[in-house]
Amino acid sequence: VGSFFQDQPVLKNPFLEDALLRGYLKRHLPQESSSQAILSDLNAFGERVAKEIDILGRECELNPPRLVHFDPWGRRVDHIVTSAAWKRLKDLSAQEGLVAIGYDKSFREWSRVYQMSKLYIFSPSSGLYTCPLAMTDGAAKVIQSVGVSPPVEEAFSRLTSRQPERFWTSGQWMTERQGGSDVGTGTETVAVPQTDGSYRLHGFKWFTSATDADMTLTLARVQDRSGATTMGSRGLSLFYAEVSRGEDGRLRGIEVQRLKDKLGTRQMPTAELLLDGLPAYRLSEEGRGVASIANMLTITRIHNSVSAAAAMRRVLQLARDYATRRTAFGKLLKDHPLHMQTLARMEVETRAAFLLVMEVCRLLGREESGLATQLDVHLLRLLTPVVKLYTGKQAVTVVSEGLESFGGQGYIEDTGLPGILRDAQVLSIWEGTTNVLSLDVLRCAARSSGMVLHAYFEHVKSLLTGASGVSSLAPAVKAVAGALSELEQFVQLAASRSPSYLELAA
Ligand code: MFK
Ligand code: FAD
Repeated sequence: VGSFFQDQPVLKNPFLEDALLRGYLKRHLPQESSSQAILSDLNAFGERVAKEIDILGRECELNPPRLVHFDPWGRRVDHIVTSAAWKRLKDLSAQEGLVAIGYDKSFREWSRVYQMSKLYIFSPSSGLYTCPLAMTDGAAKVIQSVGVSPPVEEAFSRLTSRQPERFWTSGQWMTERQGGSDVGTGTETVAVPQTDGSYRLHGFKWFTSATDADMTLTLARVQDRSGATTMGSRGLSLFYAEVSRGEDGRLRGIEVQRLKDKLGTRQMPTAELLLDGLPAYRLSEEGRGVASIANMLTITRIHNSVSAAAAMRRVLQLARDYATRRTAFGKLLKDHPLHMQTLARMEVETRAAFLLVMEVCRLLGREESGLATQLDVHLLRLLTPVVKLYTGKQAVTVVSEGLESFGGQGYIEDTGLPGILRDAQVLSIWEGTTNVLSLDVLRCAARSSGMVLHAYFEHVKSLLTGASGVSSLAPAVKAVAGALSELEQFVQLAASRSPSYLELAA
């Protein structure tokens, strides 16, 4: 069988390995003791990711969830059985504050940058536990925006808890068979009012991820006394429901139809759910469901972008390590200029993605701590769909290139590498497909009376002003600034006419 065995790529502390992340934090975080605490926590967590968490994530892939419909005596139980590693990742996520940090006021405007840096280190090793965490964070944000008061006060404190025994995760049940992008038309679920002010939901949710969650936010149409509902987006309201079991052991008001058989994200359950009288509370005004769940979309789309940048970074870290271990044509891969050019191109893509993601996290932190200017707020609205759609696509390309850099081994299942590509493929689909998000960009630009576009052009100009300090760049900067002003006038004119003009201009 020969005597040669290739050394495998080794995962090292992803915080210490990532000079860009460390450089970014040192440049942006204020010079104070809380920043030192952030850096030491990220360092310690990076160590934990490499030594303990990565194995748990792998375990989730190897032991995917399964659905047990009936107990041995024929009773319907709808039990989603998850691996011990998946459960451990829930506890660990609470302990590490992976949601809580985002709501921890002691880090002021930097809470989000800190939280997302931690998730960025965690994501590729997390066994997709980042998915329930994203939705949990989104649910906490929605509750905060509608008011942390009963019946959701307790839920908010659990979603943002660091105590494993108290920590809850949330689902986000939006998609139905008729429409995931167009929930306004596609939602058939109805909410039947009860005498105590609560509701019972009846309908069918076609995709529900991390379905072992403790609660969910979902959309439904309120029935009036005659049983009629309002169609379209304006007929949707936002509901809060707990996932619980009755004394008979059955889920209250829910039947799990089946688990999806998916290309990737196999570590976590994604189910089809029949809602058959699920007890729920309305959180939004009637008809304001989509607008109210939008805060959740903002948060989950940012999480998605963090995971996309993290997948690119992970495959690159492993590819770089491998290039120091694998020899071809008499020298290590790292000494082949063409191979290094390929890795360098991946590096450029990854850096660009990381910096855009972090800029959005920084803006989110400023908005939540009341420091954002009007321009910051508009920029955050614009960049959230942009960063999600851009990094989602980029992750597939970069990770695919990354697999090739291991040669045939990149295609071999038990190296763990193919799973990174499978999981990257979903990033452009869920939480809004690329084209749906492109339309969201155009809609928010068209509806803001030019303000969103103005914020974008001002931001680019301020970046250019920074660059104009480099004297050799000054003439180029001047020319680009002039062209930008002309472009802004053109795009603003298009936006003032109609979104379809804007589409043309884009
Ligand atoms: C690893 C990390 C992973 C993350 C976890 C992933 C788990 C998987 C979870 C899912 O996939 S959950 C399902 C996600 N589904 C989507 O993302 C739906 C995609 N479709 C859209 O986003 C559509 O654009 C949308 C459903 C929002 C269109 O609905 P409408 O009703 O036609 O929207 P419209 O009329 O433009 O907006 C209605 C209101 O919402 C408006 O407010 P006003 O009434 O006050 O004017 C909009 O401004 C507001 N709105 C819509 N999108 C918004 C928004 N506000 C802020 N941000 C947005 N993005
Ligand atoms: P469609 O809306 O039918 O889209 C089909 C195609 O048409 C896409 O290419 C889309 O870009 C395009 N399209 C649609 N509208 C337009 C338009 N106006 N202009 C141009 N092109 C358009 N959903 C949840 O609610 N909760 C979950 O937990 C959840 N988990 C998921 C987990 C996985 C693994 C996957 C794959 C999906 C999950 N989803 C979940 C569903 C996901 O959010 C939807 O699949 C997604 O939003 C797309 O909706 P759709 O499947 O109905 O596609």
